[in-house]
Amino acid sequence: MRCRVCRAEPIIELRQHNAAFCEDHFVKFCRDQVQRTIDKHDMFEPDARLLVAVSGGKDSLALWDILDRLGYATEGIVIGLGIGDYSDESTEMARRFADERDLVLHVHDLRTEHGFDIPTAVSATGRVACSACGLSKRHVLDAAAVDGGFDALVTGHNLDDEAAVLFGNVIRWQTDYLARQSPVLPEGDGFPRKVKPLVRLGEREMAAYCIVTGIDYIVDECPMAAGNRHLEYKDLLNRLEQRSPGAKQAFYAGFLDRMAPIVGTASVDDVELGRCGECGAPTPGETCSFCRLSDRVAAQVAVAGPGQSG
Ligand code: Q46
Ligand code: ZN
Ligand code: ZN
Repeated sequence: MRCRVCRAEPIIELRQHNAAFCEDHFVKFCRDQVQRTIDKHDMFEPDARLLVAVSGGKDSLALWDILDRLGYATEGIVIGLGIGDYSDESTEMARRFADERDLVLHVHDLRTEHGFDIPTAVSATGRVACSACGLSKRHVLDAAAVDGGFDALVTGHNLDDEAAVLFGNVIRWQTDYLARQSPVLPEGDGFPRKVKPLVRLGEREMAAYCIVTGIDYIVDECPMAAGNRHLEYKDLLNRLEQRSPGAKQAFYAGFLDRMAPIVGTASVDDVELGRCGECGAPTPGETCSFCRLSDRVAAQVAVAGPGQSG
């Protein structure tokens, strides 16, 4: 196969698109896919101020690069989760990326700002790491986007992530989650607008994009990811994709097309939201789940005494 556009020697073959691309046309293909996703889902206006959530991994850095090159006004945010060398390296990768391009990066360190990190939360509360981590990240990112007056919070969820989440939601028929699994969630009720412009591109394409454009990213997986069900679903879908190229894209795109009338309709939950008495975040109760987590960690640490809970 030759490059679909210029017939030159290709650097990548995309079986799901029955196409191959040379370096230049592959980079253009990725940027076009992102722009098409933004347009198709009315994600944001050309002059929007965007806050990009970065982890130092390939997806979020590639996305930040693409949005910057497409001419959008972006700032990045990275969260110091305190997961040993992994978190240090993630933050460092994000910093280097931003410095090299003269972009603004906000660094939010959980321990400094809230007095705990993910390993401490896990040992103090017995919660599954990804659940405590996901909750903390959502809280910090939502607040940063709202407080900073950004038009949208942008995350690097790719096709593989979304197909795996969809698969998990479907096999358990979590209809509430299905109704919210949209590449765009509107702002409201104290939440920022949230968008996922990478949903047409997979992990393999994002890794290739980083290599071709010289983006240095953290390759190691998070050491606390063990037991994360989505990794199993990704594996299953990859095996399916191997045998039927395009199956993943058809699964996810078919969901969006057929479920369009209901997807994205449930902005949060259909419940009245008040404000958290501790931090002011939107919550159906008196205290938001992040502050409850933080309070539980503080109580455990106090009982265990200094130095005993990580
Ligand atoms: S950082 Fe956090 Fe992820 Fe690590 S603990 Fe799980 S959610 S896997 S994207
Ligand atoms: Zn070409
Ligand atoms: Zn709170």
